[in-house]
Formats: sequence, structure tokens, C-alpha cells
Amino acid sequence: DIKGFVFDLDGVITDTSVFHSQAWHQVADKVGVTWDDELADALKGISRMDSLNLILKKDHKENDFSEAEKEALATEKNDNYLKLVNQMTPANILPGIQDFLATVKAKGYLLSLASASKNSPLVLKKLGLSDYFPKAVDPATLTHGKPDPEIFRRGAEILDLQPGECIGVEDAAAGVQSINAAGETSIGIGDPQILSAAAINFTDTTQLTLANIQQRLA
Ligand code: B16
Ligand code: MG
Repeated sequence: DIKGFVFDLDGVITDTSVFHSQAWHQVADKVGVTWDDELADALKGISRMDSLNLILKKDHKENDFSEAEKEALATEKNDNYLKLVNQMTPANILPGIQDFLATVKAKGYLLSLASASKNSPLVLKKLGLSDYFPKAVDPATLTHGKPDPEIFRRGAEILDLQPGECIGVEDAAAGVQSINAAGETSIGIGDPQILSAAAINFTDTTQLTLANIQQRLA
């Protein structure tokens, strides 16, 4: 029986994935790496430093920067990102998400957050959704990022649930892999070709309803 939902944040609850992309695009331009949609998708769910390394690798620039220079580029990206986050309001919650959270909470399902982002407490606060997520995995405590199962496994643990009792909700291919490897039921929200490993695919957040989930699981 499903007793809880483990949520990704960026790209599922709110469209900060667009802000992450914008902020990285500026850094890519600066280091002379060509930006494209495929790179943007590959960065979804990936930690800040791993994202920078992926960007540099794309055009074989991973050895062109010292660790200190990489730290500075990652900080610059985060500063770009925070400028965008600071303008956020509850209007940035993706359609249907607030209803879904309210419904599952009212029905007694447990909720936790499995976001790779160190900015997730601030983002939740800007959205007015902090109260739904008193339980969140702290990404700073992880040994491995998505697609490793660690973050989604911990998302179930902090709810005192077994992975088999949880549904994980993701917009990133790396995140869907993490959910599956953790032994949870995966919902992928977005392009079904990119998220083909998900147990359930929804093309956008308006489709995320308990009725639709029950229908797909039947
Ligand atoms: P930060 P999620 C992930 O969040 C984003 O998808 C990814 O693009 C970002 O690099 C990562 O968080 C780290 O974020 O730099 O804010 O710590 O999708 O797992 O909620
Ligand atoms: Mg995401």
C-alpha cells in the first residue's frame, strides 16, 4: 500500500528548472561552452558541482580550470540563480501542485522532499509551501547524488516508511533512475521519451491527481 510521496522540487513543484538553466547558460557562455537543450536536460537533478563538471566536459574544458576557479564559477551560477529565486512568489507553483499536496495531506499520506538543491528551503518559503515539507532530505549529507538511490531511500526513511510504500515524483531522468533504484514507484513528469524509465508518465503537473495515479497503477 502506498502511504507516502517523496517529492523532487525543481521542475515538479515549481519551474525553477528554467531558472537553473538560465543561470548555468550564463556561466556556459562565459567559459565558452555551447549551450543546448540536451545539456539543459542532462543537468536536471544533478548537484551544483557535478553540473559544472558536466558543462565543462561537454567541450573538453574540464582540465582548463583550477578547483578554486570552479568554486568561483559555481558561486557565480548560484548568485545568478538566487537573483531569480528572490523574485519568486506562490504564483510560481506549477499548476495543480498545491491542490495535489493539500489533497494527499488531507487524506493522511505522508510527504517528504528529495531535492538535490541546497536552496530548497528558500524556494519552498518563497512559494509558501514550507508547511507541507517539515521532512526533507538535506542534500549536504548525501554521499551520492541522483541517479544514485540514496536521496529517495532517505526520503522514505525520514517518513518511517518502506520504499515500497512510497511514490517518488520527478522531472529528471536521473531522478527517475534514483526512485526506481530505491525501490519506490516512480512518476515522471515531462517528456515521456526522456522519462521512459518511469512507472507512470504524466506530461505535465495538471495530470498529477490521485485518481490518475490510481488508474495508472490499477
Ligand atoms: P543547488 P531537484 C536540483 O534540484 C536541480 O534540478 C539541479 O538543476 C540543481 O543543479 C541541483 O538541484 C542543485 O541545486 O545549486 O540549488 O544546490 O530537481 O533535485 O529539486
Ligand atoms: Mg527536478
